[in-house]
Amino acid sequence: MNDRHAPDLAAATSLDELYPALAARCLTAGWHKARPSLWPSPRGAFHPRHWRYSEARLAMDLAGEWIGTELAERRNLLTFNPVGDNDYATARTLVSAYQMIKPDEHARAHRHTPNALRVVLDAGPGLYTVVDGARLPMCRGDVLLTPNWTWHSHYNEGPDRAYWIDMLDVPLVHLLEPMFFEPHPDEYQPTTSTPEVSPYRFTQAEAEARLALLPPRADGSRTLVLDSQTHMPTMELSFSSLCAGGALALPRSTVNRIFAVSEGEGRAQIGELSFEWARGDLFVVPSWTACRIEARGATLLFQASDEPVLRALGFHREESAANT
Ligand code: GTQ
Ligand code: FE2
Repeated sequence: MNDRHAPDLAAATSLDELYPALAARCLTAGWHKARPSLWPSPRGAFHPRHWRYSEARLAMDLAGEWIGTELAERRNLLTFNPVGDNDYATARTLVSAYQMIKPDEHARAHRHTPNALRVVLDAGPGLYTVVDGARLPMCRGDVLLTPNWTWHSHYNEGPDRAYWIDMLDVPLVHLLEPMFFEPHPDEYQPTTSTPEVSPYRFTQAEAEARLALLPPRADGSRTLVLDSQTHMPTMELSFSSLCAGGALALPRSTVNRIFAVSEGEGRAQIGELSFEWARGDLFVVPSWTACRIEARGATLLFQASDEPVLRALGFHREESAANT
């Protein structure tokens, strides 16, 4: 063996002397690594967590006095999960944020590979978004899609401040690395159509009408999966309705979920965390965490999950109810 280029390696007389020579070459012994690479079941790195709309709204109203949309790409408040040094992702693959825009403001046009959607919390007339030239109204309860690489900009031409929730698959894009982002060259994108209906807009009224036609689960809840996956294949979007005193219980699964409360109030238990929730609140149900959401009044929950990703890759698993 030619050891002229590796005298330190060749000189090792024991494993303890070998390890530093390996480390200098970015080699590590699989039998001697600092952390395990395999474990029996998902470890729950991300935590269950709940964020209150009332607090986010107060903070955005204050920030609105000091930060304008000409300074911020978006006036948003990210709901980060306090795991390690993470200050961005809400769940492993998803991020959510609150966003506010004042009267006569606009959020300039850009596009990016991450898929995004909005859930409108409070809006007066004159709030709209433009997606690839199509002008779409943003009304309370609406869900609006801005898929991968579509130009999007938001406008408030009404008298009221507007508040909504953003959900994006940016953390998944961070993991896989296909990130591209581009500001629009002209700041405003031209409006080329004002469609009556759009595959990118789902209204609360239509969701409620369709939910009412579905059979309830044993716990009384109903779930409507939105027809969004041809546009945004990384996420499943759904609305669930709960009656007063009803509940939605989900077993442990490998799916990561973010819930936004469209209507109602109640309490929830997600893993070890239990809390009271109200309209506009956000909460995250991370991988391999069971949850039970109880409604005090009639409730509508919006959910975004990464279930299509787990299913497509063969990683979808769910605990049967008998094991929970
Ligand atoms: O409205 O385009 O909260 O691009 C984060 C990234 C909102 C948006 C966010 C975004 C947007
Ligand atoms: Fe965006």
